[in-house]
Amino acid sequence: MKITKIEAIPFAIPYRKPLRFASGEVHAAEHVLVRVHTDDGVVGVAEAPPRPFTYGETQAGIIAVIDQLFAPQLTGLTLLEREPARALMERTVGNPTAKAAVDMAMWDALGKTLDLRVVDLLGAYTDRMRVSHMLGFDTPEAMVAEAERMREAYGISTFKVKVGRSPVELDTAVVRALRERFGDEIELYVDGNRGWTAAESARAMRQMADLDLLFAEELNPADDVLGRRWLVGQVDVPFIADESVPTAADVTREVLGGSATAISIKTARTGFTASQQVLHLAEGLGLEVVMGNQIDSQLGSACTIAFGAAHRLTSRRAGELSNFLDMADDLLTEPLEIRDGELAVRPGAGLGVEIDPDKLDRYRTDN
Ligand code: MUC
Ligand code: MG
Repeated sequence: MKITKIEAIPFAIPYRKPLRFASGEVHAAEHVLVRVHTDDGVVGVAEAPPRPFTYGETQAGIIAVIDQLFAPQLTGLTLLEREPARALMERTVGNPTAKAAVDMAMWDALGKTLDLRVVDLLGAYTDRMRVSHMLGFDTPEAMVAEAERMREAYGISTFKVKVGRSPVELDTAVVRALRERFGDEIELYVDGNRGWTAAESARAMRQMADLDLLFAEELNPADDVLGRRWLVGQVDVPFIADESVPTAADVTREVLGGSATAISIKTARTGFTASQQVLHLAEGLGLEVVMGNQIDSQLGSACTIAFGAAHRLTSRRAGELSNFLDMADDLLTEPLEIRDGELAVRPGAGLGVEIDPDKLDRYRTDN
């Protein structure tokens, strides 16, 4: 069970269509595959998605921090020593997705070593989750057409609409068009990625007051401290903190400060070990939780479903598990399949996924 090597491999897979939102846009999955090898010949895998507009990480930076700091620090630990591993990685500030990928690859390797699924090691609450699909910026017609396609092809009936454009009517018209097209057959919520001011957010929420939203997420920057508190105090749906709460300490600060009333858990930034910390904190505080998506490939989505399905609170709401549908290809031997609006946990040990060596050869960018 001893870690003998940790690899960080860059790869790039194009998107069929880019995802656009208030803080940035993604045209290709230029991620880092992390492989943790042990002296039993087991290899655990996970991915780190660089999101410079969210966490400041880049693909080259993720590789450097793993190669130069985390791999030397963690080599020689056993797979059970996840707390020592976390303590060692926390000597380095920031770098959330690099830390998370190392942590999750250790859990995958542990599951493979013990012949147990990660979902069972974490909590085994259920084996599937309803899927929420993210709709990126476009015209109302195009976004309604995409929602129709997602409903027909995959049975998805929960949609997170990206908002945060100015004037706010560009976005509120989309949400209205979706509600008018689908009525109460769908669940809807909005995510501003900090694009609006507090006043724009309040105006937009007033315009959408009759549209039965589930949540509002990061409509304005949490750093506009008083503006955010003012806004959260008047919004009548749970207000989700996402990129403003990359750590448990941030969750505590934002929630106790009145800047959020719900949180998004992303395994891409807190792995499994720190996501459990965040989840238990949220449960103790009585917060709603949504499993978010860091624009993950199938490997990252396999991590999200393993964690989300493992716990009662994380599986209650639809999880954001479908961004990989927009990718032109993927690294896994067996694709994840969304059916009847649900994604099931894979049956095999660990995360239940295997990397296809031919695909990795084709998409890795370091050879
Ligand atoms: C999301 O929920 O915000 C877009 C930016 C980011 O940090 O994550 C994605 C999705
Ligand atoms: Mg978000």
